[in-house]
Amino acid sequence: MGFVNYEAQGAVGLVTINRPEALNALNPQVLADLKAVFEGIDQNAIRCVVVTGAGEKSFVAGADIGSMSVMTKAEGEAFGKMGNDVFRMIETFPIPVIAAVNGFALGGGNELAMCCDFRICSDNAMFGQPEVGLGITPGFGGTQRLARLVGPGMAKQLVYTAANIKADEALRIGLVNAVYPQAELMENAMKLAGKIARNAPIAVRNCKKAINEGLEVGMDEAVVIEEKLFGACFETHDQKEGMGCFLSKEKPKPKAVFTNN
Ligand code: CO8
Repeated sequence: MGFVNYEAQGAVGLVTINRPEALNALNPQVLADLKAVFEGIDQNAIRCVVVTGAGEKSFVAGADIGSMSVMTKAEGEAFGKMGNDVFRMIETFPIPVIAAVNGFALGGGNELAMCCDFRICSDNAMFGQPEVGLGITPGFGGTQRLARLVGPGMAKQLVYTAANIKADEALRIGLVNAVYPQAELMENAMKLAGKIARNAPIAVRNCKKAINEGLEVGMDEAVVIEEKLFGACFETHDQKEGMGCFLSKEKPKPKAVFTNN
């Protein structure tokens, strides 16, 4: 649909930001399309999502500078909220989302990658938060998620200098989990997503929720979140099947439907 394509490949959903003429820059319409695509994903059938950008050159080269150049204060704040709302929806999406960063991930592009569960990239990828060079702050979560991912010192250096970093440096600081030759990125992203999709889906969802929600609170509260989500796995088809098959030495078949767990 519009600026964002969606395709289901078995239990993996592939979301492609498709505005290559502007290096997939995010204007309000792209954000609206991205939201609509995520809202439309069949969460009973899909167990992992991969997000990437169309073309050879760019994941997302940021928020659309043309659109932003004429915004008032109120419009700027509303645009920031729109991006934050969509990215928070992706971050809290019940099933895992992998960013397959296939080129520039600048400003809003790096922020989109950072709201995903984790990032892998191609060897031509480039990351950065160039906002202060444009007279604004990162506004789609960059001042928050970058510090949480790579630590405040490195995040502040990247944000204050507006310097771009290459794939190998992104790997070194822990912004991405792996770097692949450009031609092999998507194959590896789909393989990784397929591996996640083959695991017990309720357990995978509960792991995502436990890690995300646990990181937002102190350890005493965090372990209680874990206990509840651990307990919630018992008596599910997946737990019975997974443990039963271990004991009988068969291969488990995780269930696809979530209405009756
Ligand atoms: N916005 C709009 N158009 C863009 C953007 C962008 N972010 N990036 C690239 N484009 C367009 C170019 O204008 C160009 O269009 P045209 O062909 O019509 O001139 C086309 O894409 C191709 O780009 P280039 O010719 O520049 O390609 P190069 O290979 O020479 O350069 C770069 C690639 C280095 C990525 C370069 O395009 C660039 O520096 N782009 C801008 C990167 C940037 O600064 N991104 C951050 C934007 S700010 C942001 O994301 C803030 C997020 C939070 C917002 C909160 C709102 C309140």
